[in-house]
Amino acid sequence: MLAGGLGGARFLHGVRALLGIEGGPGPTTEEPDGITVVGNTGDDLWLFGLKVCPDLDTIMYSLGGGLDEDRTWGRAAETFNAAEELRAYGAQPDWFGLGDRDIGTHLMRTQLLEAGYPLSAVTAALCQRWQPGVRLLPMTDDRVETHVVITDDQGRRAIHFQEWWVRLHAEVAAERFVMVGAEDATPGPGVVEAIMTADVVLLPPSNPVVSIGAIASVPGIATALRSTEAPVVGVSGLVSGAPVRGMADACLSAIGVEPRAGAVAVHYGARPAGFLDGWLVDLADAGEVDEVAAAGIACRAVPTMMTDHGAAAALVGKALDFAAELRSGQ
Ligand code: FO1
Repeated sequence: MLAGGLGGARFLHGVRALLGIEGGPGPTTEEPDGITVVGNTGDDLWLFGLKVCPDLDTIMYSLGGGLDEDRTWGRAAETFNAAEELRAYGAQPDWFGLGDRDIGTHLMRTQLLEAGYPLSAVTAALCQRWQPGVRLLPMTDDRVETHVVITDDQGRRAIHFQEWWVRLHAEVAAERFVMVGAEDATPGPGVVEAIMTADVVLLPPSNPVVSIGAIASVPGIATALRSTEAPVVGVSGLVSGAPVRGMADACLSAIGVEPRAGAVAVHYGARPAGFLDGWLVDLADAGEVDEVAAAGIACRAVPTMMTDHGAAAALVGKALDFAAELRSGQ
């Protein structure tokens, strides 16, 4: 799977539930149950000297049982004393909430990075504690950060994705997304191999632009997606013209794609020119199946709302059945 944050995490709970390993520590990260997640690092930022990896942490915490499921980011049972101290000093930025427990993760990550370990090794080390039951691979060990071009009273400028997402709530129109550093980045260790040797590649309902799009911006990853012998099946994160969570609509409009399930599939494209062999849309969007099929992508309408692990497991099961049919049909 290529995954961003919350949508990917919820879908992964479905994978684990389907495999009957939900809830337990599950297999160790060395020998996971064959589940490899290529995680988005475009959301990453350096803050007060700490390296923060929001999408990797959301997957790691959620599958490890440490995510604050209500806040949907950061750690459960969190406190914000350090953040309050920073605010008392007038430290900037003050709009990105760093929790005390979460800071422990960033201190550990930063210490290991500064000791010379690549992000992939650091992520594996952090996952030793959390035992997410999947192999979590950063899309790259190189620095890639999504920045957003906006125009406001300070003129046209690029700001970090997190400032646009958290401080501005994506309310200022994004003119363009720039994955800074992507052109010089190489796929992380194991990433291309995982895609090329997979039985199936799943694109969960993550943000098509700043999550799946950021991962695909790393040279070599899109090529692997297009050429793997595994069937590639994606799931729409938009239902009835709106994102189920998050602000993918604000991202899609920046690249001229309508916030519709069918439009996202057409944007991803049919393999080998594009990424998809199959696309699942919600029952509410059954009327868009023909548009997707006309783009050369097999399409099915199924229940896609992951209201609990059981619903997520059912959705994953549908995606895997669909992939099996596509593989046998190929
Ligand atoms: N999202 C917010 O809306 N407000 C925050 O203050 C915030 C802090 C934060 C800290 C650590 C972390 O891993 C994630 C955090 N997020 C916050 C969520 C983050 O913006 C998203 O997880 C992704 O980057 C977008 O999918």
